[in-house]
Amino acid sequence: MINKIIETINEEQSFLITSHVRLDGDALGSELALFLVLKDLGKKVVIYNQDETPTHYSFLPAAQKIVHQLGDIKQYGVVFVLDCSELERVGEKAKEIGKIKILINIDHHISNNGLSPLKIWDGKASSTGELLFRLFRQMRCKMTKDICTNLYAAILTDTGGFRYSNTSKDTLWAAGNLVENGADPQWISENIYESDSPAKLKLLAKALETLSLDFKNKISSLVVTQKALMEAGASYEHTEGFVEIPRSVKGISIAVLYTQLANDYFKLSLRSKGKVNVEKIAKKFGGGGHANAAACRIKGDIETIKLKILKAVKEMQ
Ligand SMILES: [Mn+2]
Repeated sequence: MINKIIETINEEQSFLITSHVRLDGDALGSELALFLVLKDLGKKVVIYNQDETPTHYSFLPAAQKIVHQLGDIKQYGVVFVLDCSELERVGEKAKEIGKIKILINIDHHISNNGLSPLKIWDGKASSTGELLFRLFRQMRCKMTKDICTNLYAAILTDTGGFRYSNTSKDTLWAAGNLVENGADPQWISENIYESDSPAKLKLLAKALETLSLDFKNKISSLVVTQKALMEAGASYEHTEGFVEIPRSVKGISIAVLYTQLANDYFKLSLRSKGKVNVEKIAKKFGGGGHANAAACRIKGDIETIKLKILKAVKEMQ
């Protein structure tokens, strides 16, 4: 499969790269690394994302090249759909993008049901960035500092700073290799994790007041309401990483961040420690993700939703 993909890269001339809405470090770092590799090969390449690049990722090399207007899809021979388990995740243009002649999916979500027959998929890989690292090595690409910086950022963010259970020997080996070729861990971490706005911290202060522990202190959660967002002058993008706070409570198995999207509508970010599989919970409510990190959306008021989650956790015991 990987050889067929390399063949396609060699034969085709015009590529589109895209990823999911609500961009994260893995989506962006992967897109930009692939963009730079294809550019080095002399190809015509465009990165299209529905959403704007979050400010703390704008330092990534080539990030300013990303466009948010799709344009005429007839110009593309191939589309790479990165870090997506379903085509719909790319947003409103999913159908149109699906019409491009050759679709290559590179992904590591366990919920992937076969978005495209042409794929690199490994549910055990830490990140799409790690999968691209493998691809680039097989292609014998020249690993420039900019390519390494993007791939390192992708792997760093999807492993929660090399702390999640998806951090394997291969992950760390890849990261080491990227550092050897120019990625600067301190500079990358500072840009991603130590560049918060006061609005984000004000929102965090409000969210912290909602910290609650349920199910014999095994589930900890935070709630971000629309009221809190408004009062802090913050936006949804500022909630990134908040789920790490309930996750850091000693002895818990599951952490949940409830973000209010509309009056009776919440987004749930789920994290687990150890062997607890939160992907199973997310799936119950139409979501997906990984064993230790998953997400879903549920309609209803917060109390009812919390009870639903409690029930789902009890059923898993
Ligand atoms: Mn990912």
